[in-house]
Amino acid sequence: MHYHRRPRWALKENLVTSEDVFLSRRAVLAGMGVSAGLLASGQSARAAMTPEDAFSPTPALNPAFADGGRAVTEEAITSQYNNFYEFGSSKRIAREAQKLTTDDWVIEVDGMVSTPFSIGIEDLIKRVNIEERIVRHRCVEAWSMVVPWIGFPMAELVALANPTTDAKYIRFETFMDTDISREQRASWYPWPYVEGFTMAEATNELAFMVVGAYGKVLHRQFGAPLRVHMPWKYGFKSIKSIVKVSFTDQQPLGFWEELQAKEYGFWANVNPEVAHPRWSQATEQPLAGGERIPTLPFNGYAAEVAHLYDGMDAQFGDRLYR
Ligand SMILES: Nc1nc2c(c(=O)[nH]1)N[C@H]1C(S)=C(S)[C@@H](COP(=O)(O)O)O[C@H]1N2
Ligand SMILES: [Mo]
Repeated sequence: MHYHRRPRWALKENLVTSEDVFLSRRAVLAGMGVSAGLLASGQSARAAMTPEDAFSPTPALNPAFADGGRAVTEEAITSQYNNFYEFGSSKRIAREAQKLTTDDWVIEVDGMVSTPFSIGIEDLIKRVNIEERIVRHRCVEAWSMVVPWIGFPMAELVALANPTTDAKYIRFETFMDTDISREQRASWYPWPYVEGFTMAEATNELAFMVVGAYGKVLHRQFGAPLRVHMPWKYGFKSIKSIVKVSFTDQQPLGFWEELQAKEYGFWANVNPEVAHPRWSQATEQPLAGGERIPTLPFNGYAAEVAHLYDGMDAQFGDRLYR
């Protein structure tokens, strides 16, 4: 076990608000870090899919998303401060998340598609256009980061799945395995983690499927081997470690919405003017440290996505923004 000094950037957990209200389990791991060196366990023989190995071939940086607006947040910070409740409700889950094995990872595609199918993660990666994007991430708890993700447009996943015209939503499901995730033995959570989006959101250019970060195959704690990233929505929408993609005409009920619908809704678009019931969303704390900064509408991506919600305020009001 390696211990290191609490780095300057390590937010005390009580400085950020918490999504987890029901249990209020406060981390007992304060000050106890995990060093990257001891994380690698059970390395896969297939180098290409071993988390944290260099991504090969090196993906091109998409010029449309080459600038996160502020400096990329160091990997040493973002890879050690995670939300991944399958591995615990503290931010220090990186070591526990190494239990995740991504060997022979298969994603099931079903629901309103012409032909349901399963596809291995390595095959999936071969069938899409892999690129790098540097984008902002804003957690509903009011911390934020800038990450260079590697992945492919969600629109390409939709095209591959070939949904029928009846499909109105895409629904994602995280793995369910109580051997890997001790937390999934806890019946008070509505496991497995689920999230979903409208087809218009899923096919927007900003909607991204992530398979890598920082030039490497995706770290387990980031949600290996396949996660979502929706830069204009609160972070809980960006579901990790996906095993199932379904197309449906029913609005998916997310994990957090099922737990606490008043606080975490389906839309969850970032909006500094709509407070969370328990805290303001006007500003955010960059994980990189420094002063709090203003939060921007749609997390600064209004030009790309605001049109998706034209005319919907009358029907949904503040529900579009929490
Ligand atoms: N399956 C799953 N996906 C998840 C979560 C989770 O607990 N389980 N947490 C969400 C939340 S609240 C955030 S802010 C982001 C955090 O991503 P990161 O740990 O890679 O920064 O993942 C999201 N996806
Ligand atoms: Mo979050």
